[in-house]
Amino acid sequence: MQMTMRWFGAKYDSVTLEQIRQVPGVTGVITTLYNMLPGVVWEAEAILSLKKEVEAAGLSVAGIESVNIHDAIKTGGPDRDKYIENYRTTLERLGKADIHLVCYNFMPVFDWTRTDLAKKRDDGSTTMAYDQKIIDTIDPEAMTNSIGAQSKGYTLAGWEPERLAKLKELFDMYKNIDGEKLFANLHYFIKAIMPVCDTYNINMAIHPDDPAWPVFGLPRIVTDKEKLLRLIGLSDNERHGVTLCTGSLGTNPQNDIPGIIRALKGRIHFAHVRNLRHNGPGDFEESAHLSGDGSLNIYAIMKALYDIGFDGPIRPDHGRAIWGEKAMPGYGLYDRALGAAYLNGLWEAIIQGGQE
Ligand code: DNO
Repeated sequence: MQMTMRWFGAKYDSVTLEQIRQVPGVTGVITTLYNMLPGVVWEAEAILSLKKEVEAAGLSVAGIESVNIHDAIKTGGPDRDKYIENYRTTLERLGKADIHLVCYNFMPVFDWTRTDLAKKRDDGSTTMAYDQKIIDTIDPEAMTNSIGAQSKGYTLAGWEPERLAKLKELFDMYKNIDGEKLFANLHYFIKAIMPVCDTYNINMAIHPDDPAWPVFGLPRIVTDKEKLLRLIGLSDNERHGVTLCTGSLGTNPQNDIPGIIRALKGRIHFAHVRNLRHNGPGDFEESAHLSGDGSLNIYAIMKALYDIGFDGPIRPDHGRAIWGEKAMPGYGLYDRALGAAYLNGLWEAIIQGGQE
């Protein structure tokens, strides 16, 4: 596996490439052209200059997270073919720039959802948290406003203000879209992009839904083992794969993540490994990566990845805000660097333990 960290670009991230370069064992970044709205074609020059900047800092571009999908594709709207063509062009340009991993999601309207971006923990750190009881008392607009107010001026991944300004229109677009229709639209999309992925050797890694259940009545189709297997079954092409995100799948305590990893052997192209703590039904907070701090067994997760021969990029995921750092919620340097060091330590122990 290749240890990486997510980097949003010099204009948007409080963390620098130079800092990332000094995290032991981190050799690449997972990045994106952060200002691109879903649906637009990425300029080849912009891709190349991003890559040059990362490489000049001694790191590689291990993949793109995300090339977001336009809502017309997710809803199967009349202009979906136009947006799929745009997506194909972007993939082609990424492939030509020697970038071979793309993470995306198929969540309606909202990408990941939280109710609190700075919940105070006993150790004085703050972290992102979700409580379904709060969601049940507010409407989507109130949640969007609350997230915006807590974002400390950062644009959060997948929370493009321009897009979410039209919340009502977005919800209207999904009015008749249930899980089956969303799934069929994903199928249509996968069929259309696989030939480009083959030509340019691009692995597509769909990200699970976060949290792993419907929010505001919007359907969720990437939430558990059964759905993941059905989804993988959409194409025999191994380039059609998943991002194994433990924090997203782990929101549902019924999900046996090591079991999911083993079932997805060969189709996990990218891994987000982090921990969370369940506080009650539908109520969780993001903990430190350490197994003992949360509800997930991170050793068992890393061991399962090792056992299936996972060799793609992996990254620590959301971190707590610690040591007074001012950063985008979930994406400071300090706690994610601790996470990377911990995951590297587990990996080393698994390899060396296996040789004894
Ligand atoms: C949040 C992230 C998501 C993820 C997308 C992938 O921090 O995990 O925004 O990048 O869902 O497309």
